[in-house]
Amino acid sequence: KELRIIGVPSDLGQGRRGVDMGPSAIRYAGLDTALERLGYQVKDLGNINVPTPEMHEQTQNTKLRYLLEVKAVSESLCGIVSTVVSEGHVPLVLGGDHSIAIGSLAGMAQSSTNYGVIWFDAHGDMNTEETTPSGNIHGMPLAVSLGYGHEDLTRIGGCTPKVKPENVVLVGIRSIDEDEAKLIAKAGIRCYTMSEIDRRGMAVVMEEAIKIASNGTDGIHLSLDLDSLDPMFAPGVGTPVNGGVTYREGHLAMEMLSASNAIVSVDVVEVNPILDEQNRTAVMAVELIESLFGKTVL
Ligand code: DIR
Ligand code: MN
Ligand code: MN
Ligand code: MN
Repeated sequence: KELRIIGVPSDLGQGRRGVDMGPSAIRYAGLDTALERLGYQVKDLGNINVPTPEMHEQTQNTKLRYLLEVKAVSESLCGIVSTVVSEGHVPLVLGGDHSIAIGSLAGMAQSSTNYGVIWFDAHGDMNTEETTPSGNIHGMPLAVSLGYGHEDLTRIGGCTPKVKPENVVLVGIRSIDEDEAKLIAKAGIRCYTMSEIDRRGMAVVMEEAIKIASNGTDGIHLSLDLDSLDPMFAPGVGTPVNGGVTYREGHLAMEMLSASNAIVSVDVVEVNPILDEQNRTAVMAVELIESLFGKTVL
């Protein structure tokens, strides 16, 4: 399989500027040569065109900020991801804020609505316009992909839902909004909180998560929000939450995903070089991707 890097320089889905520079920061950290060293054929397709907040009147909908712009970006990403997958390659989508996952899962759904999802995040990303405290669409992409939320978002790519709840897992969770919790329960997705990871260990949790996401599916989509990691290892994110996944737990999870041989597509999101310390968070992202794609010590 060959890898295709797609940059989505969007910061429309969240409140703090800078995450639009995520794709550059991750490339600067040496992503393509790292993957080539592992023996992959890598092609970087460049960045998709994303409006900046200054270009557009802020959409009036304060419960769905930049709805029309996020919709347009999601539609173009959907098209590119779907082409990459139809050519038999693995899309590696660099955010940008997590709203971009709406487009990548819509793109995946053009070939199959039977992919499992592992959503690595401090947050649930299961808000809708009814439950959101911020109006930021980066808090909604998993809900949207499961068919909950505004039609302009759930209908992107033509079909809804994009994925089945029985094959979706959240990992690393430690910040959920009150009404968001109700939708997580209602949707019936498995949610591995940090406290469960503490008690049972990352290895056991990932073994279960991989089983759920690969059970009868056509492969696993990994949506990796860098704020899943503890801010000690990934300070350059817009919404850091203490008590996250450690360096070794992160690598263990990626190594287990690599061993599963089930990964079909990946998002790497929320890297914000403006808030970072010397690009550490992008370097962390590249190191995690290396483990995900088979890097081992021996
Ligand atoms: C919060 C933050 N739950 C919201 N979400 C974040 O605005 O909906 N997701 N940061 O990654
Ligand atoms: Mn190269
Ligand atoms: Mn997220
Ligand atoms: Mn998050």
